[in-house]
Amino acid sequence: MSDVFPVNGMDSVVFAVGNAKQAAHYYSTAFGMRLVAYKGPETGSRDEVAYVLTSGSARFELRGPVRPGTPVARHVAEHGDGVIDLALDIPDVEGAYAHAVGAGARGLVEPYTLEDERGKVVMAAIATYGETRHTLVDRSNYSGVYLPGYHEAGPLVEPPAKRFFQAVDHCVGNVELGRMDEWVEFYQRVMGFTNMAEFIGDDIATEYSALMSKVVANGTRKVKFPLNEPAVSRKKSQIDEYLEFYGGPGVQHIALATNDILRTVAAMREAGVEFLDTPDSYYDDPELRARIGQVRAPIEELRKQRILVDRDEDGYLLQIFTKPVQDRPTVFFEFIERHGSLGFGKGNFKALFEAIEREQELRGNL
Ligand code: TYF
Ligand code: FE
Repeated sequence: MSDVFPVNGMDSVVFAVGNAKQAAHYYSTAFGMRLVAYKGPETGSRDEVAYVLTSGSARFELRGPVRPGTPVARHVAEHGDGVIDLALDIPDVEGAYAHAVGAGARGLVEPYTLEDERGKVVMAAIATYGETRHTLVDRSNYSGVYLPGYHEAGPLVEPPAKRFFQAVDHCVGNVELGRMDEWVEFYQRVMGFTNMAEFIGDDIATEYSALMSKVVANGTRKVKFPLNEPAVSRKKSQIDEYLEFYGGPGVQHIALATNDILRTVAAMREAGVEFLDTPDSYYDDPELRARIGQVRAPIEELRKQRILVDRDEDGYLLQIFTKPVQDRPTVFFEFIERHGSLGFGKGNFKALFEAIEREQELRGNL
């Protein structure tokens, strides 16, 4: 089958934040990321600053407003800190954009080329859920640090000897009640993505999750986009809480792939990052212990760091979730260490959603 929308992987996750200078510090000291590029008034960007940080192949761009009335200022005023762009690394931007718009995507930026002495970058952008967009980027003919207009910048602090994570594993969107299937269909039609097996349907939703979820991925499964919608249940859904406080649909969590979750979580706790708690009963459960079998670390080590374990037919995974990382109860992160499993931790949904609900309750939003 021919790929109608070839994708190499994620290019970057772009955040709009109220204070990019301080956010760059947080992602450097608490997430161990390296500052590599900057633009701002000193470099000719009069309205906006941007800090670009990396950890392995994962790249975050943090954009902040320098003055009122700019697009970033308006976005932050409306939504708080959040993700504005899940940028994709695309080999043929013009072809991909033409296919997307032909398939009904809303074009935001027609293909254009940016050039400097380091080469050229082709970009375009289409809209997805809420005010989120996908910029399509081909930087294969560019040797600069990020994009024309950005200056190389040194790390803010010396990054950790061993990086905390090396890639973006998946990016999750929250959409309105009853809209999940439309967005699944959008990614199928516009990007040729296909459904992955793991999903949360009515059965689990009404029992304990208060949400429904389906996962779409590109052909190579390098790009994975779970999509959530609230489920009608006894309690107020965590997705409703997000939609209320974000002011509409948007990115809920970014999962970051690590190959040493124990060390990553220990170091991040040390730096003040808050993770969701998992009760001792999770680790004492004989059913869980039987189901997960042997994993690479003693269960007592996992218990100490409150890391969750799930196993399926392909292998197992270790995962943990941060609490929301800004004032609003909106965006959070996941850390995931995969050993064969291609799933999303289905076996942990109950424990995870109970942990999220405890936080919701503390916020008075349950
Ligand atoms: O990405 C996933 O599907 C898992 C599980 O609100 C999950 O990380 C799903 C929904 C949610 C939080 C986590
Ligand atoms: Fe996830």
